[in-house]
Amino acid sequence: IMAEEAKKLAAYAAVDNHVQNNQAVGVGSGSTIVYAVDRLAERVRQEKLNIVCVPTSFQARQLILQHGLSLSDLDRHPELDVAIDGADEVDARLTLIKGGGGCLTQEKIVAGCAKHFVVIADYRKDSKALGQQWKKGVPIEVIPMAHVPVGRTIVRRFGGVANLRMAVSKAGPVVTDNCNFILDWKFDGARDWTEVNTAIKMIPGVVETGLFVGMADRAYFGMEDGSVQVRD
Ligand code: DER
Repeated sequence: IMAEEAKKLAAYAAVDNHVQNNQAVGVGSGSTIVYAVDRLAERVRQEKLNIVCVPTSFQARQLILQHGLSLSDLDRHPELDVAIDGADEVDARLTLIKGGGGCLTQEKIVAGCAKHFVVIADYRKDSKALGQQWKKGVPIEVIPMAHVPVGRTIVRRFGGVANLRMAVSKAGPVVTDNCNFILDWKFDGARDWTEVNTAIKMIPGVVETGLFVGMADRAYFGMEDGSVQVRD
């Protein structure tokens, strides 16, 4: 089956297995989550569920509003029952690369506020080790005035290259929902991702990394044969 169908299978499985009545749900960003919001809205209507949704981006906020779902925030719901989100790559230990869509910072905040963080992905994201499938590097959100020294420090300490993400539909760099820039750090070889994530976060000017280490509880993969695989 096509990747889009696989995304839908994963999204529906996650929503059907993890969303119950009277819950606060963190809604991720990207293209896979669109199927999850479709299914969530369908279930809310059919089952008259009392659900509030907390977005992880302007995109997620639009999805929630467009589907007539109840929009909330972390002020009202600082602890979420479940957060559902996509990923760019998932390794064997459920370490994620996220941020392909530039929404990593609010995604990580929301995932961190959830009792359960569930990832939904098509088979292309299923990897043995980070970097084997996803070739665009680890997204790192940085304060604009610091992007050059931050990039130099990362390359000096960890190798590879760090590229400022340029916008396509706007002149100049991508500006995130938090008014920051994104560096895409292309690394080579395996790393201790806990160590790398911590070290990069400590560099002055780094807001957040797209390395989600020890955060995901489960991943649902839509497979090419139409099956759904679960990784805990
Ligand atoms: O940007 C993000 O972090 C998205 O969640 C990304 O990791 C997954 O986007 P996709 O569902 O469009 O592949």
